[in-house]
Amino acid sequence: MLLSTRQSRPQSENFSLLNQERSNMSTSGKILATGICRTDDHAIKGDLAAKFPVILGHEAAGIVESIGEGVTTVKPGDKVIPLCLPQCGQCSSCINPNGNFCEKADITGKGVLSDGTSRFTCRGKPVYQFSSTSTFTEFTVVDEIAITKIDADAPLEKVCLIGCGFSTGYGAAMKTAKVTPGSTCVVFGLGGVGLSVIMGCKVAGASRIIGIDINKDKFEKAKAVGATECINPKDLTKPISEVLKEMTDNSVGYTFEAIGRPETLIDALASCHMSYGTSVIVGLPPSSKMLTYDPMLLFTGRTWKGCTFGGWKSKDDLPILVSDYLAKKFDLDQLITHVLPFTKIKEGFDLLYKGEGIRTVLVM
Ligand code: COD
Ligand code: ZN
Repeated sequence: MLLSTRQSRPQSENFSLLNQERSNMSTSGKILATGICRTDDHAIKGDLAAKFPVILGHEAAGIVESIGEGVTTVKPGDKVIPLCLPQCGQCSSCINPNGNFCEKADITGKGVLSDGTSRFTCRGKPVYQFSSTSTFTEFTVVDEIAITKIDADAPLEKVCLIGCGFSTGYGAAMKTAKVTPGSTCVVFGLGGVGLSVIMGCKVAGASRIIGIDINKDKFEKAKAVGATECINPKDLTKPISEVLKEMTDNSVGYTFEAIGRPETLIDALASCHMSYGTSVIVGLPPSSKMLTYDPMLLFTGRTWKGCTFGGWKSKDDLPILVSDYLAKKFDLDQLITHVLPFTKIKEGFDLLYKGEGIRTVLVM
């Protein structure tokens, strides 16, 4: 099967999709909405492995334009979400009910699809793909394992957040931590991902949800999505773990780090109950950073859990999350503070840098 060669394709002057002989098991799609995530900026800054020149963007929704030979799970016209964490269905992670970190994920930032090619060029030279996707573009090409069909009624300008930030945070609470009703949760970092953790804690029935951020402007929104209290560590004279222990009568069951800093990862670990507490790592510090921590923090019984993409098996679980959104189980609108035309992408990044708003969604 060929990538579409329709004349109507709005190709930019400098980028073109490569042609058909490399298109097996891949899907070409039109991106209609894409969110700007902090991880895109991590790649720009060199804090996350990516091969340059690159088309960034990994949180999106669109419509399939054409499919490669052997593709069976999507067809032209389907509404879809590209998967920055693929699900091949065959690797050791995919076949285990508890694993979701597919071995086909582009963790080292090779910037190519599974056949070793990128599908973009600029003036005849390759431009690399990002996180198995690349969504800051009118059209992209992804492997079949990196796309999932969603409900035809889904509003793409909302459910694009299910492609990364929302699912990452919500799943950390619902699937990875499995927050229990009546529990006390603490969320470090109140960006789009941290707010989604709060939403997950709330849906799971937590009775107390404490948000932590150095930007107090984030507190209002955090409370709107379910935080019962918020704290700015800059206002404290004692370590945050001690303050939380006192505030909660030593009952913090779950903590989540949604910032991606070594110091706050340790703070979050130290802040959950010393014997039955669970701390979930959602943020990822720059690849050059190592952690140093007191093993006594774990010796007493705490559980420290990693979490990628909320623990969801992407291809299977994202359509269910979209249906849950349509059933009003959670509200994505609260996370979207800015909607801009795709051409204003730089303005969107400026909003991220200024810490203004939560998520900017770019629409084509
Ligand atoms: N203490 C408290 N809050 C802080 C601190 C601090 N020391 N430093 C920053 N913050 C707050 C900021 O004010 C901000 O409100 C929040 O932390 C972070 O929010 P955003 O909007 O910058 O980031 P998100 O929510 O879009 O993303 C957070 C991640 C943790 C996902 C991201 O930064 C990250 O670590 N990415 C790498 C991991 C990854 O790839 N995840 C999955 C795919 S995105
Ligand atoms: Zn992301």
